[in-house]
Amino acid sequence: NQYIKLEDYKPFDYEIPNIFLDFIIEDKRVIVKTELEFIKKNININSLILDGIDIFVEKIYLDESLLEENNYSIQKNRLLIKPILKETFTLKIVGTIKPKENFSLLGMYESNGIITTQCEAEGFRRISYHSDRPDILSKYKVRIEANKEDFPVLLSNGNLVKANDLKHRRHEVIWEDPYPKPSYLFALVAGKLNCIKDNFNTKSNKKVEINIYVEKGDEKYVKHSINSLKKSMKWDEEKYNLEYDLSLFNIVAIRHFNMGAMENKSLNIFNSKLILANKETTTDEELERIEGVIAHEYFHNWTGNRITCRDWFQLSLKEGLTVFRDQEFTSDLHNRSIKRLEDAKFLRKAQFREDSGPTSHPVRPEKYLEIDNFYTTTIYEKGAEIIRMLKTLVKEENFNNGFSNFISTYDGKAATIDQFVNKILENNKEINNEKFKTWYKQNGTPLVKFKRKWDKEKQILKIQVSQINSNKKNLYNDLPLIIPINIAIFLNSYEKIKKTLILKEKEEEFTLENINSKFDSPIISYFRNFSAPIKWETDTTFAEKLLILEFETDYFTIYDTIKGIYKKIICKRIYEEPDINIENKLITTLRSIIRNNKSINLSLLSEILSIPTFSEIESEIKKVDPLKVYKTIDDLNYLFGTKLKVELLNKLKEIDKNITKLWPEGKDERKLIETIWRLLLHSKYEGIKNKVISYIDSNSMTLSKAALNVFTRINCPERELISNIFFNKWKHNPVVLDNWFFFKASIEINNNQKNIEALFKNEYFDVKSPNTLKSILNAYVTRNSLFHSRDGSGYKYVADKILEYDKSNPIVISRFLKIFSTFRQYENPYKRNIIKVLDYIKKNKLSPNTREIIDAILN
Ligand code: BAL
Ligand code: ZN
Repeated sequence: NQYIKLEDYKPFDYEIPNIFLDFIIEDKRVIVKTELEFIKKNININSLILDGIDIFVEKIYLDESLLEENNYSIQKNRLLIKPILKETFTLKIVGTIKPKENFSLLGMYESNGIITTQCEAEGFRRISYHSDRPDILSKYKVRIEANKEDFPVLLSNGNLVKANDLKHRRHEVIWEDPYPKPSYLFALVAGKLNCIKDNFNTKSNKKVEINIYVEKGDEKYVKHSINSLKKSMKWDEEKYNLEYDLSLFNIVAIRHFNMGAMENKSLNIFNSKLILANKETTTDEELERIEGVIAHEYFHNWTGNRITCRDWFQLSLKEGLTVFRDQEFTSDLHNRSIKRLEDAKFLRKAQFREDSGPTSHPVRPEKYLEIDNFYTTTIYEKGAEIIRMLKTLVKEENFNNGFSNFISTYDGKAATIDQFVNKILENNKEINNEKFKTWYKQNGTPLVKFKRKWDKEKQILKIQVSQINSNKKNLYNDLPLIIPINIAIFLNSYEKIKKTLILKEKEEEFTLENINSKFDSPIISYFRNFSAPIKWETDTTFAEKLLILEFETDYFTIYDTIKGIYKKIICKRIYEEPDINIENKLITTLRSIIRNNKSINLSLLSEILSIPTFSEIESEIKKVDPLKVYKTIDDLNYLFGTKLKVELLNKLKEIDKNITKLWPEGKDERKLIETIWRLLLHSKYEGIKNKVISYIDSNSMTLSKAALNVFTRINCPERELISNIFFNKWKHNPVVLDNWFFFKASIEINNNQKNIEALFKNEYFDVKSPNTLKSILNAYVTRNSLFHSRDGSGYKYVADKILEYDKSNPIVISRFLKIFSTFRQYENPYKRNIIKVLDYIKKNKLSPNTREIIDAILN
């Protein structure tokens, strides 16, 4: 396989200003007639190459003339046409595709009788021959014809310009999208769907019709999504002056969908789990996520659709920027400090893990084999962090001006990351554009080290700072990054000085004068609000950390400080002896925080009291013995639950009155309740069991799911009881039932693989649903320590599942395979066993996606 390289980018030889697509949906196939209008840009070229996969070509016409077969050839998913001596011409291709036989969930496929599409990144070539690259922007006109009974709803992008009944109980529609778009934003949906209507008045008083299409019976679950969409439309107007540009916005919920959702122009297609929601079926966390994803897809209308990416190396231009925008949206709607903490937590758990392993890559990669493998937390979340740093560096007003300037300059065009950064930094003299862009070129997580030098008499504090990126595979990694460092210097328990240091070199010393600190040495907290996506080391002592826990007001710093202490405690227990002194001091501090800090945010308190989970701590540990890590975490939950029992029970009483409030109210209390239940259950306090069990059937999914979750590692007869109650209540709701599959795959019981296998055989397991597959596999590998059985049987079992499902869904499987990417940190026999199964996987026939990942992991 050949790498696609950024340095090889060349504009396409032609423009395709207009496309007409005609779809005739039949029982077993869809006839696709494509008319592409070409304008030659490179006059030295007399041939044309288009991409296409699994399309049966019947006829090709150049202008109106049928092309003889000796004028074209189809080889290796490419159509080559020669010679074309005209400067403008139309190519008409008549082909057929078979959506019912397409299990890849790419291109055009069927889900529960509904025909749908997924074209990003390169799915359009499975529908029609096309150059299928994001820098070809065309206006699309689409005719769809189908049997009216099976396909009463026929949708595509843009405006509906015609709807007609035809003979033989068939009908046709014509859609026209006035905005030029790349092929990856094309969409079509046909099927039996029910529509829930609403509308939104834009700031210029245009009425936008909102339609949400769902399968019959799901209508009652869309109110939250409609509200979320309306909030997003309003927010983008208020925050960035961006108004929706059509009079119609359609969303369709599809059960079988690989991604969360897709931003096709005016026809967003969603995984139904991210549309169907209400408080009885959806947790608080999921409600907020749904709101955020709906916003994300809507925001793409400007950042992604109106201004798209020149090539797939620029993927973060739309994804990093749109994640940044959806993070800001959620921050404005809810609690900014908590949102920041959660985003930082996710980045450190998922992106740091990826960036420390063999599939680590820069936010703007230099090469790829399969672009589908680059829809990663690096492109998305680290990309968003880089944009956040830009905002910190230039300040909000300049950032917003630069953003607006970017939008107006590149509207209707395919742009690059360079162009975006240049616009934001256009009027800035302090930050060197090219130097800042190193962030996009490096991979790996940089490490910043701090050392304090304190002259108490002169009240001068010097902070020595150095940065290093120890990942050596990338030449750019030796270059210094521009890193904004938000700090606070504590003068005493209530006074602090806040500053942003801007580190530009490998080593720098910052001098701060008139530091009137009452402490022996000023206590400093670094990277407040997680001001850069990096790791850091400091000379802060344990005693100072406890003071930071008490005096800090920045949620992220409090979270980071406590997690650092937990990590230290866990490592001590694993590799040496428990450090009783540190553990006791922490327990005393926690006791005082629970008792005395009545005004503390309860989500923050929940974070403070949560012992890290295996997947949170795994990538932070140098030599992983997974069974020991699981056991240590269980022991600590027991210890902290036992020692804090009185305070936890009091807190439970205190918050009880608020837990039935409707989201977003009551969500902090419900989050804390789960943490308290977990600690008390782990402490073997029997008195809490019945209380927890009573919530399994509650009308709040947050509390029901919390009840399931906290029993995961508690081996007792009641665990089976609550599992059965939950299953029987929800077995007819696939979105909710995935929680049960997740729970069942998490619990550890003898004969484990037999139990996991029973889930795949369960009558409610839908083999085409990536959601259920992901629920089972993810739960097993991240929550169930038996996956790590010392005989390697858990790894072998998962390897066989990887091979089985790679045949039908390479996108899901290649992403999932990364679970094995940290094996170098593992101790034997785990490491040896993982290598064995990776070799085993490698020897089999694999999809190109999975092949690329396994090669990277084993490299
Ligand atoms: N573009 C793929 C789905 C998303 O990131 O919105
Ligand atoms: Zn996106």
